Amino acid sequence: MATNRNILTLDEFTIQEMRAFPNATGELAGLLRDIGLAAKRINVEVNRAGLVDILGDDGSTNVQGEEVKKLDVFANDQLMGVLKHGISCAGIGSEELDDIVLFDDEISNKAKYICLFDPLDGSSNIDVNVSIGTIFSVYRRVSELGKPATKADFLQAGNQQVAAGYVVYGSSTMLVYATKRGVNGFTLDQSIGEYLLSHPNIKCPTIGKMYSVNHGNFFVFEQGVKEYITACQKKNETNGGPYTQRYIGSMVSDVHRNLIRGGIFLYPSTTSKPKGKLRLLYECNPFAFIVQKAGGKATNGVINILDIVPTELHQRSPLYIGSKFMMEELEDFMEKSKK
Ligand code: AHM
Ligand code: MG
Repeated sequence: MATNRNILTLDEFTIQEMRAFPNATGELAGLLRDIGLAAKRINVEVNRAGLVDILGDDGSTNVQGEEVKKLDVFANDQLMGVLKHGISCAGIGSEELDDIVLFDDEISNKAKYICLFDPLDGSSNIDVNVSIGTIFSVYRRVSELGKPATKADFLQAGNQQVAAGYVVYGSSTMLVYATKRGVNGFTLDQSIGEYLLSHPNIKCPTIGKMYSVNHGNFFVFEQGVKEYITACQKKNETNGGPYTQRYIGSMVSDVHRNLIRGGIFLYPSTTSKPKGKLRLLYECNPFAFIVQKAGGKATNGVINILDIVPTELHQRSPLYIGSKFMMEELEDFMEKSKK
């Protein structure tokens, strides 16, 4: 297949974006390239998962006490490795690690960014061949450059993100990332090992046809959420309902689909999990940043996800995220039920 020279690669695109900022140092472009490289390696292993005896528990549990699969560990090591050996990142926080890791060498201490990631989200789906993904988030340090990063660099509100993105290992492998300039998606061309700009300037449709929620938890959701979900299943003149229910149980795939086609994703609090399941720093914040840059909305049911000031690395939050109109509809139901 001849290469189409009009299609930009990820590296070409990030370098072109830098041209808009004459003072840019190229560190962010470098960091995205590093993450893209780690994701290519993760992609190879994810694709091989059915062939190689890499599946199964590795015998340990993560900080949330959940089962850790070997591929999670592999993905975590790849991301940590490229970022440590790069020149753009002073340290990382990962869903798979108890605490932050500060690289603390001469070059890393001068780097102005830190990175948070969920190396392999939806990993309980690995052994049944369902799409999974990597989620990442980049912040500018608030600590003094030249010294090791500090915990405060990692506990910033989501509205301080410089970039956020995800990689979905699906029927094709796609890397989507957002900066304040917008959201762009790149599909991995396996034949040349490059990400090609396939989805420029992604905008989340204002309204979609899909709602994504774990219906099994319906009876333990709060009243407003129950009423909204019930309304999603009914014919409605204003929203064109009934909506279609789609829930893969792999957040990257569910939110990716809703971002492209329009839709709403809900992971509410439940009576036994008042803070929901998803992690603010590794899952909610990056997706909230991406979806909002694409024109959608994301809340915890009370405030914008991006305005929450985190107090703990692994804290959880309810998450409602998606198309603007659908989010507003949900907010109406939630408000009315509280009156
Ligand atoms: P993980 O980080 O342990 O993989 O869990 C997060 C995943 C999300 O991808 C998904 O949306 C959610 O868990 C599904 O949870 P549930 O099975 O409770 O609906
Ligand atoms: Mg996860």
